[in-house]
Amino acid sequence: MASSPSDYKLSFGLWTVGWTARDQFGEASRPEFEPWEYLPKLKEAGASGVTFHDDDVAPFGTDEAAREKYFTRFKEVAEQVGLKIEMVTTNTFAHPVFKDGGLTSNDRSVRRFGLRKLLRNVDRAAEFGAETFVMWGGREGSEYDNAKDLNAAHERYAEGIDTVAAYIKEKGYSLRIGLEPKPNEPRGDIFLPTIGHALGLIAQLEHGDIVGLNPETGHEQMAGLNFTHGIAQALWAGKLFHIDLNGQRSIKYDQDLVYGHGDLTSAFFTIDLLVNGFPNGGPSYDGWLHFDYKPSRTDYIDGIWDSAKANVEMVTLLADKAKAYRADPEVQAAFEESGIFELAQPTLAEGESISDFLADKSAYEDFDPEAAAQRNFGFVKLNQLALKHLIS
Ligand code: 3MF
Ligand code: MG
Ligand code: MG
Ligand code: MG
Repeated sequence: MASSPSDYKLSFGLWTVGWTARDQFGEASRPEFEPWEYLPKLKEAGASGVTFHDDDVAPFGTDEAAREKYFTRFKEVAEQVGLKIEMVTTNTFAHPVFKDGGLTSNDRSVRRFGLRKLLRNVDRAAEFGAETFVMWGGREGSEYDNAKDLNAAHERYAEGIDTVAAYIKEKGYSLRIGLEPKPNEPRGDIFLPTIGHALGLIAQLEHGDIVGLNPETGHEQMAGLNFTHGIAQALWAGKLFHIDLNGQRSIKYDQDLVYGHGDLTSAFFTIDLLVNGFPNGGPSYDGWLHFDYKPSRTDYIDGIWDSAKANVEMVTLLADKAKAYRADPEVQAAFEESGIFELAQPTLAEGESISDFLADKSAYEDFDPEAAAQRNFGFVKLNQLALKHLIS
């Protein structure tokens, strides 16, 4: 039976449908609405959650009284409509004060200001019942390698993230931080360019236990990387806290297309992993499927909602295909033939010591590499089965 949007935890960033399509080369091509005006239509499109940057709801510089009114109204409407505010994130990239970064600016006063903006938004996230606090360091980086002491920059980045994590713990909030890697844009090079770089930094944090990842499909693909492999490693490490789904067609500017409108085969395998888990079991994802896309600049208001619905439809269609693929006995037989289940067997036998292993002649002295090299893994056949499920 076809699945419906309510079978999944689907959410959208307010800045996605709210993007007026102003870009590097042109003015906005769509009007802007009040933040809460997007909510009923997001619900209608199939979302059950919504997320925002602080400045998406109350513009930067809004005075305190007006700011509270914006947030109160937004929360009220989200509740009325039935959208959970599942994640909150902070804009430390738009205002020119952050042109050299929020946590890694060479200017210490800017770093102190950026950190205060983050901490006050942690309070907001907790107050609104969010589960995840995403940190995308869009301006943390450089255009020139001599613009930073790169050691100090990583020290300051870690210090900033650890301070946010320590504050969450001190306050007893149940929030977890999701770092969002991106290789470039808007900076020439952004720190924490990939999932792997972010995992490496998290391992060195003092409060890394509540710090994980919010990987974005397009960001990894902008670096020519395999998104499904990336999130798989994050899952294996217990660090896939949240996810940004969208579409990207190869290594170029950040396109933020509708999910599946980029590399469709990759999107299928991503959804297969997120919905079905690994073939041999292991850690699985039960978090939100969050869309971070942009309605194309060539679409007007109707296009905002057509594209929002397209994201939801792509996930439900791909999830149904992925479930049918896994349930297909031919696919399971091909898994078997390809050694997919065999890979779950530890290479050493249970209790086998290294000296036992060295004494096992069948592993080396009597092993026939020429014969083993004749194994047909059947990966092409297996992939063809997946593609048949995808396009049928
Ligand atoms: C930029 C992004 C960001 C982040 C957001 C945090 C504006 O390419 O992906 O969207 O996702 O700042 O969630
Ligand atoms: Mg992005
Ligand atoms: Mg993107
Ligand atoms: Mg994103």
